[in-house]
Amino acid sequence: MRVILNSCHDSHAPPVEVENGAVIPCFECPARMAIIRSALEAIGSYRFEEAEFVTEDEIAAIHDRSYIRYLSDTAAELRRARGNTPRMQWPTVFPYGPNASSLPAGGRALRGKYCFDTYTPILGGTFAAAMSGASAALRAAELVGGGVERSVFVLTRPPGHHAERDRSGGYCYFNNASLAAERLAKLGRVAVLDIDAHHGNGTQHIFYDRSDVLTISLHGDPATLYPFFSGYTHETGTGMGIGANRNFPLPPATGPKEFRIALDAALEVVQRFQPAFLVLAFGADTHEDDPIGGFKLPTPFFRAMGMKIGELNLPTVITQEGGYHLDVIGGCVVEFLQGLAMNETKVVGQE
Ligand code: Q9C
Ligand code: ZN
Repeated sequence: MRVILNSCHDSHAPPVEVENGAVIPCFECPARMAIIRSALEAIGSYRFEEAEFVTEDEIAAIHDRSYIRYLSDTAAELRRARGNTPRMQWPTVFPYGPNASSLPAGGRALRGKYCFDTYTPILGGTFAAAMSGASAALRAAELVGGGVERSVFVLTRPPGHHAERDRSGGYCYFNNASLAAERLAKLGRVAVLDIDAHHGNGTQHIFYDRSDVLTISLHGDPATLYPFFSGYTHETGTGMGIGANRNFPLPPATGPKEFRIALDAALEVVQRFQPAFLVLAFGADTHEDDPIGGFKLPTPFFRAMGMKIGELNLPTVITQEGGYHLDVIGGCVVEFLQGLAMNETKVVGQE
């Protein structure tokens, strides 16, 4: 399997995150990439490549121009910072009240306009890292869409599935899975299946009124888990997109048995949609040891998930989303990708 790497992910490395007022080390850190990469290298059957940088025009297929500009300009400004000027930018106030959607044109209001939480700061290298990840996702879609590869894994960070059209959030800046899906949608119907522990709010909202892209997410119940404001079962799409979004919120401490039931139901929805392509937003934060996911899935279950999803036998782009326990994420990715490829070959072989 080909793996497209984010070649400059480590230019984005926030030193801390703020959790309930406490300043703690960042869960979403560069070591995640290195660890997953070496786990895949140890298997020996993965080919690693870097993607050429795409232009901002290609990002604009999904993201608002003004948001792209804001990230780019802010990162550039932070790189020029000298002396005691901060090298990071965090939002402080979020849109509220009657002016929520007609905000001041500039200044600090923009920090809250283009970001929806306190987990997603901008650093001097954030734009480059996000562009590089988006480029990797688009390259993977090109390879899978063109029939060059059956499945391609996008090994990237920062992750993408929480990023909205015009807002960063949940450690995410550009929605890599959505960029891949949009490119593939030019060639046929696309199903996006999100199995990260958290609801893929960005992806849901980006395609919410579309009938040609099905979005499905399995995740911890947002009544108690981030991102709280979306991911409920009643969110099924709007306009042309009614019925083309499905959520499977799962209670805290969901284990293999209950997860499997939800996954089977989700896969049935995918099959009924008859997509030409699958985009799989993968997170290892459903692992039982993950510090923030709240699920109870053991490492071997990731192979079972891969096998089950591989049975769809669809050309697939897999994007790396969350997964924060550095001792287990390598194993989760390896098991998942091996399971996925296993069943793919088996089904093809049976034809
Ligand atoms: N106590 C992804 O998995 N909240 N994003 C962290 C920690 C933010 C997760 C709270 C979670 C964002 C891609
Ligand atoms: Zn997650």
